Amino acid sequence: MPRYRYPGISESEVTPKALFESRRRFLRRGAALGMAVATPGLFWAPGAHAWPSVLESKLDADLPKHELAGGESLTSLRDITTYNNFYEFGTGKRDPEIYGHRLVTDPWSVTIGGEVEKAGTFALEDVLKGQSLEERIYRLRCVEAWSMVIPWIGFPLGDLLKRHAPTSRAKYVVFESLHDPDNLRGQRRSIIEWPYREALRIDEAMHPLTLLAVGLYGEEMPNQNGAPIRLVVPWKYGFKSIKSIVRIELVEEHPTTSWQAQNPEEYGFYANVNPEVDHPRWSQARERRIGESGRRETLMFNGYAEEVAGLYTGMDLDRHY
Ligand SMILES: Nc1nc2c(c(=O)[nH]1)N[C@H]1C(S)=C(S)[C@@H](COP(=O)(O)O)O[C@H]1N2
Ligand SMILES: [Mo]
Repeated sequence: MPRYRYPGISESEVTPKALFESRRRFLRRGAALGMAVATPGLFWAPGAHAWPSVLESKLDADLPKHELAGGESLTSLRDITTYNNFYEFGTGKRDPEIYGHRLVTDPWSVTIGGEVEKAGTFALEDVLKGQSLEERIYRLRCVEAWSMVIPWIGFPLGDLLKRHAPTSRAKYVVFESLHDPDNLRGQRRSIIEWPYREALRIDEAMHPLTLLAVGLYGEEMPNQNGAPIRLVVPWKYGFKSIKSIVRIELVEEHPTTSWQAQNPEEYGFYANVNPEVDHPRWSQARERRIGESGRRETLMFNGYAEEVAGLYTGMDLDRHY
């Protein structure tokens, strides 16, 4: 019997979205009412796993939907879940799908520390409990010059940070991904410095477009996309959108990030999508939309200039790449 929680990849592709969603709810209710009781231990049982059940109940609600990709077509669930960068599983685009089942997401906790009044380690269910989820359709532009349009589910990072009361010394927010070489085979090689580390300036972190995502296409986050909780910063190159976060630290000093440490000439701290600033080895003027043929023009700040350009007033974007 299949697990009910994840959609079959083909299902959403052949089924219209509305039908797909109501079918998902039907399956979930069926599972909650019958299957779990019929075969205890084999399937999800209420209360057995704290954060998945908190998330399930939130996903059942009609989430507010925000289309923020200029009406561009969604990338298929298949492409979103089979063409990934998640070097913890290897550098191949299919590695995250093939090896992602080794990511242990339950139980999960997030440590929030540094320059905050309410520091601590919090079970993911407690991180989720106070948050209202919404769907946000965003473009995702990888520094490698490909892109997708993804219907994320999440909540603004700023809402979480405010709950932990940043002090006046909090100038940057640093994020770390899970470090678990036994299960994350890519971490047995030194591709980058592990754990994967990213950071934002505090005003970027508090910007309403900056999302903590816990799902996509109406379902909880697939492992290969950064389960159970990952960052999405739609105006920056994809590598800023760190996956599978276990630690959030607010700091005063300018932090270094994994990609900057690995190659500061090629990867800057800001990594704002900018068609006018080329990567040393390729142009950033155009991009390949996964699932489509041909190339399209890359938009300044990935199309979010109106919302975010003000964060960088007076900065030389050639220098602060
Ligand atoms: N921990 C971690 N986060 C990561 C990465 C990674 O290798 N490890 N890759 C980044 C890159 S380069 C991109 S383009 C996006 C891809 O997200 P997606 O696979 O969900 O499309 O995740 C980013 N977050
Ligand atoms: Mo990327």
